[in-house]
This record gives sequence, structure tokens and C-alpha cells, in this order.
Amino acid sequence: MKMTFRWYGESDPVTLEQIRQIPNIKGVVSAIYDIPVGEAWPYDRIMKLKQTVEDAGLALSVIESVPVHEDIKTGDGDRDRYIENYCITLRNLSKAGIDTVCYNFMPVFDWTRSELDHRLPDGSTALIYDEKTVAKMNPLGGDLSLPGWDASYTKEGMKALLEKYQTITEEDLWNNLKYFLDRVIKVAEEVHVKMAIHPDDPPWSIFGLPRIITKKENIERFLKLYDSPYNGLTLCSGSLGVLASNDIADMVYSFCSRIHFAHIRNVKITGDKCFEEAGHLSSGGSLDMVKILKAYHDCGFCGYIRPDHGRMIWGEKGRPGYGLYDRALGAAYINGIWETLEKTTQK
Ligand code: DNO
Repeated sequence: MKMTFRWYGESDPVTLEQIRQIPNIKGVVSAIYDIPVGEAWPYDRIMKLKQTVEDAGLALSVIESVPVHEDIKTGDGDRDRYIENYCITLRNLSKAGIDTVCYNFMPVFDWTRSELDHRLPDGSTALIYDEKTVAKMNPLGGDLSLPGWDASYTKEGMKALLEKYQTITEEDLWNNLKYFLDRVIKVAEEVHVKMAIHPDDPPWSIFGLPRIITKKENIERFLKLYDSPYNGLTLCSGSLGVLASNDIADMVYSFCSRIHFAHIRNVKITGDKCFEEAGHLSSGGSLDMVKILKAYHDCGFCGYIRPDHGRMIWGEKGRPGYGLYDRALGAAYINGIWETLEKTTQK
């Protein structure tokens, strides 16, 4: 496995210099954040990002994410133009030496939580999700804004988009995803960029919007939509793991050859469709991190891996889920488990 750490670019309070000092982090996962969703990423902008990262002694390992325009997900408007742009971006990324791209196919909202700074008994704060609170939230009301959300919508634009989704069923979303893959994976194969879809977080419908990358059967269906090693997964233990019926280690064993990027984090299921983000340690949450990492190790996983969301600890202020300290502790924990697996497994 290749350990990486997410960096949100120049505006990230966490610096590349800090990231470089976390043991075993050799590369970062980043993106260009100021290009409107749907537009092609110019080669020189990609090279500028790569240079900045390399000047700090790190590699630009994965692009997380190249976002997918809503017209592609709804299957109308300018989807062909946006798909064409997506392919240009992949070609430019490949030319810059990037081999792995993460994306998602969640309508309108990326990862969603009901509270960003829920205080835990130890004084740290964590992201939590409570279904009843989310059900009461007005997606038009600006109640919450998360780092993964596209903040460029006007209220009217958002309203129109949500209305459009009223007529889009899960099956429509599957068809639109296939339409996208049929065009994009062909290019990914040609330029050797591994595409890695991120599961829906949380893995159920929110605000009445369809969500499909939610469980094992659906991931199997996804992989068959375009059967190619370039059509792969970002397996996120925390996103899928909030459903007790999702067995993450089993998914790793089942899909390993198609997992290009592993997001490792723990979550504590606190009720039906309710959860709290925990530190990475197994005993802090509902997932057995050793079992999950052992599954990757048993499969000979050599893709990219990163610690995922952390709590805010030691008084740190920063981007929800993406502070330095708790994620660095997560990285150290993953390193420790991996080293143990390396040294105790018969080759
Ligand atoms: C959340 C992240 C997601 C992820 C996207 C991938 O912390 O894992 O925002 O980057 O869903 O497109």
C-alpha cells in the first residue's frame, strides 16, 4: 500500500510541510478547487499543483476529486459536453503523470452530516449524523455547508436542480452512470488513469435524492456496468460502514483487484441511520480496523490508502473532518497495524 494524506490546496490550514513530517506519508491527495464543475482542467494548472506538492518533497498521488457535473447525473442538458471535458481532464492528468482519480456520483450533495462539532466526552469534537435532524434540515436554507459541497449554486439554481431530481429514479441514475462510464472509461483505459468511484456517504437517500453506491450488491452491479480494471473503487470504510449490514472486510476480499484507493476511518453507529465519527482506533467505534487492514494485506493491496476524517483535538481549528492531528494519529495507527501484518504474516 502507498500511504497518502489529503491536502486541500493553498487555502488548507494544514500545510505540506506538516504533512511531510507524518511518518510514512509520501504523497498527497488533492485537486484543483477553483475550476467550475464541468470545465476541463488545463494541463498547466495541473502541473502547477504537482510542482507545488513536489517542491515540498511529496508526490501528487491521487486526484480527489474530479467532480461530475449534475447534467451528467441527471442525464440531460449539456451532458455530452461535460463528459467531453471530463475526458480532456483525464488526458491532461495522465500527461502530468497522475494515475488515479477519485470521484462520486451522489446527486447534488457530497458527504453529509447533521452537526460538525459535536462534543464528545473526552472534550474533542466530531462530525455526527442524526437522521431526524437531517430530515428537518432545509437543503435550500443554507443550514449547513460541508467541504465537499459545491458552494457555487444560487438559491434558485439549487431549487431548480432539486426539482429536476424529483423525476429521477435510482434506475435513471444507474443508466446515467452507465452512459458516463461507457464514454469515460474508454479514455481512462487509453491514457492509463484508474477511475475510483467513492461510495455514497451516508449510503442512503437524503433529501429525497437517489443514492446508489451504497452496498455490496450495488457495487457488484457498478463494477459490471463497465468491466475493466480502470473502472474501480475508492473503498471508504467510514461511508459504507455506517450500515451494520455492510461488511467492509468482506468487500475488500471481494473487490480488491478493483480497489485503487482505500479510505480508512472508523465510525460509531449510535442508532438507526445515526452515527458519530470516531478516532481511527477499533475500540472507539463499530468497525474492526485490524480485520479491514488484514483483508487489504491478505489481498496484496498495493494501491493508495489514506486516513480519513478525524475529530478535532488539542484545540485545533480547521476544516471539518480534515484537521491535522487526529488524521495524523490515524495514519500512525494504520502504519502500526500494517507493519505488524508485514512482520507477522508468513510470506
Ligand atoms: C469526504 C470525502 C468525499 C470524497 C468525494 C469523492 O470526506 O471522502 O468528499 O472526496 O465524495 O468524490
